[in-house]
Amino acid sequence: MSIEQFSVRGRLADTGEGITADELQLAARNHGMPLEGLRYDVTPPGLHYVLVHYDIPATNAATWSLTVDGCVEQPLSFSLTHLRAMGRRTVRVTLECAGNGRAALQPRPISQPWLNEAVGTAEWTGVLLSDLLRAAGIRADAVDVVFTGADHGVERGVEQDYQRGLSVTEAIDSGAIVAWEMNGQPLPPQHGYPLRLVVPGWYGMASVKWLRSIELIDHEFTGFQNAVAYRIRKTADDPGEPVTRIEPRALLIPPGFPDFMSRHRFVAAGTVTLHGRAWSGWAPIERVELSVDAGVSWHPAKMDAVGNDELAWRSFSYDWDATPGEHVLTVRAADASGREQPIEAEWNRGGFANNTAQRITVLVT
Ligand SMILES: Nc1nc2c(c(=O)[nH]1)N[C@H]1C(S)=C(S)[C@@H](COP(=O)(O)O)O[C@H]1N2
Ligand SMILES: [Mo]
Repeated sequence: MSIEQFSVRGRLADTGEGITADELQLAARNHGMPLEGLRYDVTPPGLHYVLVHYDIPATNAATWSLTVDGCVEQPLSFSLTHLRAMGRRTVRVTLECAGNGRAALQPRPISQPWLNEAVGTAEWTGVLLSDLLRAAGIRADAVDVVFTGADHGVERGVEQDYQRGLSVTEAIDSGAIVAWEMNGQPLPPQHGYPLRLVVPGWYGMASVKWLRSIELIDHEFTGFQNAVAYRIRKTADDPGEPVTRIEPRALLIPPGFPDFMSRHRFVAAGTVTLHGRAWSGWAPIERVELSVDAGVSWHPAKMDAVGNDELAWRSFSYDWDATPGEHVLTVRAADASGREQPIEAEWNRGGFANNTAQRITVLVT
């Protein structure tokens, strides 16, 4: 039997099929941010969501090298010490996995079964990618920039290093940074130690961890993670549209206290101030609306001031006059580009970018 045959293909869950052992295995390795983690402006590192396709590779900062080559005037190789001498900037960025919301889709695409929690905000410190590219000299024939991580695996029969491409324009205009610190500390192993790319505003798949190579190529990159995975498609043979920037989403810190198993909430009647965060990779968040009657009527949330970092989440609150009985809270955000969260999910085969409005069932006692 060959590697290709041994590898498992993506599929959709059958009607009524529960979470499979394969999904459980992924969910036990990768983890989301518990939603009470929304209370922090910057997510403490252990609470930030984690997604790793293959294994966390064994890496060594002392011997690490990052190469920049291909369509450049001067191929370069950087040690961590060299990179630190190139500059130092810190950006606060909300990262979200493109698969966030996947497990709620019907039929369910079998993959990492995220509900709502594949998100986190960190302060990433490193050097601007554009400074590295300019140091090497971008040749006129450069089209795409290919980022390669040190991790290796098989996906739907294709053996590969984790690799993603961006156009030269996206690589520069996104303000991407090559980071060695998260929240002022060396990157934790699961977040890319010793070096990763962070592409502000883009779904997480673009932010290649354990970054070892940056190659400029003279054609469009057609690697697996760009051309096969991370496409919005309705059918298996549809070439689809690439997954790029983060769609708007608002999430509430679930109020009161939870039932252990169902996560249904309990709060005492009276004024309950609901708090949450909203973000979008396309444009600043403009408004957040809440419904406390399962989407029948909507009320504007009070938006807190915008911070300095446009691509970090924005906090909001709403004073809810909680009356006894069962209530369904719903929250939705809209950004300045006119994008608004849907109330009903828009399905796609990979389960990407499902930013359907969050619903929380609360029993007021
Ligand atoms: N080398 C490498 N980079 C990677 C991945 C990976 O599996 N390997 N996963 C990507 C995906 S799909 C996401 S959502 C983010 C997750 O980043 P985090 O674990 O730091 O939150 O990393 C991205 N970068
Ligand atoms: Mo992801």
